[in-house]
This record gives sequence, C-alpha cells and structure tokens, in this order.
Amino acid sequence: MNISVVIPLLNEQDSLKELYDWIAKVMQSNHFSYEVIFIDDGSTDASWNVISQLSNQNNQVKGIKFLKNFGKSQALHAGFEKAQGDVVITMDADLQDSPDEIPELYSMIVNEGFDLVSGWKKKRYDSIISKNLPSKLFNWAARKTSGVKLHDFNCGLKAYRLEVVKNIDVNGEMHRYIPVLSKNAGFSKISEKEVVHQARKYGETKFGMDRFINGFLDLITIWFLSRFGKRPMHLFGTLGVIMFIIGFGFALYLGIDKLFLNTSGRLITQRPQFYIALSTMIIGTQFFVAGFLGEIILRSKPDRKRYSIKEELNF
Ligand SMILES: Nc1nc2c(ncn2[C@@H]2O[C@H](COP(=O)(O)OP(=O)(O)O)[C@@H](O)[C@H]2O)c(=O)[nH]1
Ligand SMILES: [Mg+2]
Repeated sequence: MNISVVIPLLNEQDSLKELYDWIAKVMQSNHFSYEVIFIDDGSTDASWNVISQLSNQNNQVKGIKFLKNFGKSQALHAGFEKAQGDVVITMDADLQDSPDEIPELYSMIVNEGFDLVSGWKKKRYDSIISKNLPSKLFNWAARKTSGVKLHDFNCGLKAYRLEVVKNIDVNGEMHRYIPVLSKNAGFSKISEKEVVHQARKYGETKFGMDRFINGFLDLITIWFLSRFGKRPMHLFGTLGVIMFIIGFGFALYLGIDKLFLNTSGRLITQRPQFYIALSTMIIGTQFFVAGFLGEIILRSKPDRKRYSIKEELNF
C-alpha cells in the first residue's frame, strides 16, 4: 500500500464526508493505493455515524473510536500503530489542510528520501492574536531548544516514512513536537513544505490559549528529556557541586575569619555570608539527591524499548 492517511478528530461531523471525497479524488487521480484511518476521540456529535457510513461504502476507510476523549497525541498513536502504507500522512479533519498536497508530500518522502516532511502554513487563516502571534513565539522557542529548523512544528499536515511512525512514542500532548521526537529517535532527515491553509468551514477550534502554556511546559520537558533524560545526574550533579562549592567556600571563609583573623568581630550568624553559605549548601545537597533519585528511577523502570532494529538479515 502506498499511503495511509491518519486523521484524528473531535466533533467534526460536517467535514468528514467532504474530506473523504476529496482525499479519494486525489488518490484516484494519482493511482495511489491507500487507506484512510479516522480516529474518533470521544466525539459527542454524529462524527462516528458518518465514519461508520463511509466505512460501509468504502473498504479503504477504517475507523477507531476511543471510549472517551484521550487527546490528539493518543489518537495519533493509535493511528500510527495500525498504519500500513509506505508513507503515512496525518491531517486535520476540519478541511483546513488540503488533500491536494498529498502527492507532493508523498514524492518528497519516496523520491527525495526525507524521513519526515512537515507542512508549513505560511499564510494562516486563523485569528492573529490568539493563534498567529503566540504560534510564532512558540515555533521560535521550539527551534532554539531542539535544533530542528522548522517554521511550523504544530501543523497537522505531515508526511512520514512508515518506519518513523512505528518508532516514535507520541504521548501526553507531544503531538506538537513530533519532529523533535523523530529527530531524537534517529530520523533526522526532516524538511518542510509550504502548504495552503484554509479558514475553518464548519465547527470551531478545539485548541484555545491554554495550549500555549501546556505547549511551553512540554517544550521544557522535551528539552530536558532529550538532553538529560538518560543521565539526570549530569545536570543535577553539576548544579549541586557548583552550589555546594560556593556555600562551602563561604563557610570556610567565615570559620577561618572567626577563629583566627577577627576573633572579636560580629557573630557569624549576624553576617550575610552565613545565610548564603547555609542556603547554597542545602540547595546543592538537594540537587545532588534529586540527581541520585533520577538515576534510581531510570534504572528501576522497565525499559520498554531501549533500541530499535533497523534491519535484520537471513532470518
Ligand atoms: N483526537 C483528537 N483530535 C482532536 C482533539 N481536539 C482537536 N482535534 C482535532 O485536531 C484537528 C485540529 O484541531 P483544531 O480545533 O482545528 O485546531 P486548530 O486548527 O489549531 O484551530 C482537528 O482535526 C480536530 O478535530 C482531541 O482532543 N482529540
Ligand atoms: Mg483547525
């Protein structure tokens, strides 16, 4: 099979039929063999009915229905597990992403050898204040911390080599950082393609301002996990040692000063250096303990997947 289209959705009953017809038209005119996997993430409207109807009429249409809303990342994960096409395309269900981009994306993966191609909504049809500006800031921060040079990390329209989706673990709200996950998993031929973006036709957006706070917190997590996730002691130990040395230096100075140099001076507890020494030594020790705990947790958790095999011969 050439292409799997993975579509996570929440309450998009009005768009689904139109979207499928459009995808089918593009696939047929390019002679692709394909499947479309809809993941209904606990919709409360008629989305699932529409999906079941579509799947009765066309056996390329596959549906996964979640028991309740688990979030876009979980939906993508479920779709990725099932996908079989050589190239996996993800897109939003709200008709903001155009299926006409599929052939070009497919060719960038198959002919130009990219692992992942992300859509770039250069011209965006969303509100300026709540979407466009925060999104610029967000993408800038993501570029800086991850080293992946993309303009638009969170574009729903992306294409992947099948191997990539089988080897990344999208969870929590990490769907915003799939290019970073992919890079960390060893798939670093990442590119982008400018895509046409349309204003939302039906329904309304499900992601408000709160996504930026969550998004930035996730960014810090992913930065930490990718740099120190396998060696927490290197971060915490370094900080701890630095803090402890500073504190110990002050304590030593105070002691020598009081015992030998200036025995009739102020009480040690009346001097500001005493408090600096006290707090930095305590914080330093705590960093150290955090580092040790991190290492212990790392070793005790059953490592679900420590390495992934790319190829096997003569089996
Ligand atoms: N699986 C799943 N999909 C969601 C959820 N929230 C939104 N979506 C889908 O994600 C896509 C993008 O959402 P949208 O609300 O259009 O976000 P926007 O384009 O950033 O305004 C659409 O296909 C939605 O149906 C969710 O909680 N779970
Ligand atoms: Mg949208």
